[in-house]
Amino acid sequence: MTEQKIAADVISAENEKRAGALKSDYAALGEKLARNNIDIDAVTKQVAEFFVAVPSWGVGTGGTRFARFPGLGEPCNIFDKLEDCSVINELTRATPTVSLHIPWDKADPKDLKAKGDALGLSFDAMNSNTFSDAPDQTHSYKYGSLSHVDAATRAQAVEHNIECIELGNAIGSKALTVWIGDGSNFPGQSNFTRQFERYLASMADIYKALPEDWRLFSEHKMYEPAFYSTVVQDWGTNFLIAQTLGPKAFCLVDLGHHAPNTNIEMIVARLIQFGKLGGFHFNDSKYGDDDLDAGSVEPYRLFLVFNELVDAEHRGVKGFHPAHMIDQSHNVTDPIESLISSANEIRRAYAQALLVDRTALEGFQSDNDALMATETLKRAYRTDVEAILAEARRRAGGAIDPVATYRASGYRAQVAAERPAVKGGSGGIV
Ligand SMILES: [Mn+2]
Repeated sequence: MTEQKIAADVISAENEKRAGALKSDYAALGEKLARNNIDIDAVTKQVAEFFVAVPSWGVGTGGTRFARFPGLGEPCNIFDKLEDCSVINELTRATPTVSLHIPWDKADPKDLKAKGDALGLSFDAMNSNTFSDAPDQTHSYKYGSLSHVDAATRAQAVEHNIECIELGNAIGSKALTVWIGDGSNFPGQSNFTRQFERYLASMADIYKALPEDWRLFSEHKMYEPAFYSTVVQDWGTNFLIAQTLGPKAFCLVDLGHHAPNTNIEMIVARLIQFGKLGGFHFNDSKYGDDDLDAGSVEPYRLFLVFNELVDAEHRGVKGFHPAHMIDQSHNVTDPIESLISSANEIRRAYAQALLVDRTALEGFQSDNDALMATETLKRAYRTDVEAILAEARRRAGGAIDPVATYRASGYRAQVAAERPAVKGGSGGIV
């Protein structure tokens, strides 16, 4: 029996209030879609089978370089974090997996597995941390980790990644995500070529330690914490890494890790075409790696990314199964509410992309009818799919209105009374 953090009767009482309205909204949308030969139930089924992983580091309140303002009832350890992640899944039925960050979430694998099993959660990609120093480590990462000039420091960083694989393997994870802060702050500080050679050699050592059925994701980011040059700065470098390492190596696209106005959906298409799209860190941004809630600033861009994913599904691209993960930092909201809302926005973009008339689009593209081609995308994007999202949640035992139900449950007040206040808290921007 799965342990529920939100009582089933709270969900059913809240759903009861909204069931009538949902029924008529769903019927009306079904009728509208049927006119375009779209079966609403088929779309709802696809949406219900679409899942996204929650980051363990996202359930605590984040911070900026300037300050962190703690929230109430923040999780004190990984087991509290898993309970908060469970709340998100119980209400959305969209997030049955959690991505862990080591050493922040380090614990006995038996205990992690038992807690996950009790809550009905499993584990997505493991994340290593060689961008900060752990209290007990011998060599510092101040001047880099996997690409450090010192061999012993590189070996320590490789060893940490292998430890993440071993822990992940014991709890059922199947992937390791590597993001490093290595780079330089001054022209001349590092030799670009030598530094990248050292990085590739370290990654090759990590790659060798991967179990047969695992994938290795490398995550690029243009800048920060290094401000003049970054070792894995863009998707081109990332592609070279994945290609050099081998068939189990893939690129991870964090939506916030590009220059403003970069055509991310085209990067996604390129990586799909050459078989190297590993997965995503979903979030949104206005200026840089802002880690804002998915779909909160540029929902159309999120849709365009999903348009590429659905196009690949539609074309039956072989071996196409990107990992969907959220990577956000919540400074001014209740992190549980932000993650609920983000999971919904990600599913919304997916549902809208499923509505694109791909045969018509292909025809307009062949006819060079730019206006009707773009209108075909817009028509799908403009469709209010809220009833599909709500019905998918309801059918899976989730909440018709997950944020309202979460507020009605009193969960935050309850954990605020139980958990001691957290002053510093773990990081949150990766
Ligand atoms: Mn990320």
